[in-house]
Amino acid sequence: MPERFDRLWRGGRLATMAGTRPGADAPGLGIVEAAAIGTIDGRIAFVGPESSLSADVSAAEIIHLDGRWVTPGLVDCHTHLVYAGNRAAEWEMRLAGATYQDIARAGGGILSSVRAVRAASEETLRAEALARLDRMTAEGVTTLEAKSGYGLDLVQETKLLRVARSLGEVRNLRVVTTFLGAHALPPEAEGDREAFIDLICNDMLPAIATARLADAVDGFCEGIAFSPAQIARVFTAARSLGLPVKLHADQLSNGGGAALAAQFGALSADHVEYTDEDGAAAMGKAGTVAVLLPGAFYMLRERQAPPVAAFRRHGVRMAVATDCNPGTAPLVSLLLTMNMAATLFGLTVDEVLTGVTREAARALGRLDSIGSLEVGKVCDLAIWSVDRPAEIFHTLGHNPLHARVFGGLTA
Ligand code: DI6
Ligand code: FE
Repeated sequence: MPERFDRLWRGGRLATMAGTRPGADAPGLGIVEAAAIGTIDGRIAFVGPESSLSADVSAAEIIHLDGRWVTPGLVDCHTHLVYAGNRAAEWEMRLAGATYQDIARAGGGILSSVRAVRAASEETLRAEALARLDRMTAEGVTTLEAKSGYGLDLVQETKLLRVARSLGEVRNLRVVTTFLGAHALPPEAEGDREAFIDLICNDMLPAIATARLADAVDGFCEGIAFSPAQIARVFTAARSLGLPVKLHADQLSNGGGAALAAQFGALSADHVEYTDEDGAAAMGKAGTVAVLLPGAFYMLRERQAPPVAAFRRHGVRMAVATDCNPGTAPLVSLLLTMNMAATLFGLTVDEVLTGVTREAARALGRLDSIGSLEVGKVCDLAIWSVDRPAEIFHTLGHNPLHARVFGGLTA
């Protein structure tokens, strides 16, 4: 153990999300009471009970936690953060009885956001995204995934991905980007889905991979979007470029999306309300994380909750994310989303908290560096003024965040 740390937090109660052996998962939250965390160069150099610190320990700065709870910085592993405008008018149509699918088939839905994005400058997109992002970080988010998918041609998709990448340069936050070309069919494709998939595989994906603008590739597998066979072509192309894949799967119907994601060794299958027992079993075998998005379920007034019991039975890891987007989840609060995951989907408090830390990091393929409090990982912390972990997301509209630490620095 090093003698001297850059910073040392003392007197905290930790939910480390880590087991006692290095790299092992905690059975629960991995709680350590009367604990300290020491950092060197932004990484965790000590985490554990105060009693195992050496007597002559020192640090350039010592912060007293006064018994506050500390979790890893929160990870929102599924957002469509970068978009322009809003779709409140469509929400009014849905409240009056129209369905999400009706609106999409009539040229609204995702395509109305595509029109807004194509008309918006990078500066406008960045300003609108930052306003949302600042709400997320105020609740302890230190890593956020942002998808493209409202551009639907190479110029517009790269515009969205560049804006997403730039957010991490102007804020103390890690942004992970995902190319979601197969989100909807743009009007210029004139109804030809196969030709649009060709364009994604042969032009867009190679250019985006070369420019290193995307960390992963996503698709929307649904009756109103793309078939499993079309998504399989995108996944094959992504994998040949060395990019991991993930999928919007079984959100509105059971289209075999989860099983397809598992077949391609996807990092995650997201939404998964209509996934069946076989799909859950395939995900468990493949280690594909189920990313639960209760905000979209709530806004669409869906009835079918994801098969949480089947996920538990098959050892499927569950993450929780906002899905922040202008259509199905106009939502900038991960804390509210966490409450919904418990209240609407029946997750336990421990499942929710691991779902926005360790399992969300796993869903991004970043578990080696973030998602738990372990020696060697980046020191991203959320420090909470609560007496028990459930209080973090118990009170709707209340934010108990005391401080946020990004890369070892209070930010
Ligand atoms: N499912 C979703 O919930 C988002 N995308 C998707 O494939 C919503 C996209 C939107 O309606 O703008
Ligand atoms: Fe989504």
